[in-house]
Amino acid sequence: MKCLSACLLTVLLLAACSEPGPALLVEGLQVTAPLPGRAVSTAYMSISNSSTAPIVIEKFTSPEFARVEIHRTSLVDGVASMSRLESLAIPANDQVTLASGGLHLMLLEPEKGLIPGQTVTLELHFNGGGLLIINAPLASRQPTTGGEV
Ligand SMILES: [Cu+2]
Repeated sequence: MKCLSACLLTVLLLAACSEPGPALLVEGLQVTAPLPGRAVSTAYMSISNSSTAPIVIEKFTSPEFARVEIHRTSLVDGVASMSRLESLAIPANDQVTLASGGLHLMLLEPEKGLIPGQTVTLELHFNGGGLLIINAPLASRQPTTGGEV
């Protein structure tokens, strides 16, 4: 009986792995360095889903940051405010863009000594135990352009 369930598990794992090609694609990842005196970075990118089912990114993590949050900036009566999302859904055969003034990631509590030019890794954990790992060099940010996230 023990063997049967072990074999069944193997078959299920193989089935999960035999999906044709990677359905999630991240393009234009841009991670900006924290403003002087602030321990917060922002990340922008566009994420596309080439499969026929929606993909839910349950969380983002980064080895270089203690926490990564999904935020949405919206204008309410002319005032920008940020709300935090628990997950990020990418509709089937569609694309979601994280950009200034809209959806974005906030990367909090960077490791000590993180400097512009250094490679930052971002891990996307999506439904069904999927993991996509991407990276980009940390871009420097001018304090004068840093207000908008
Ligand atoms: Cu934010």
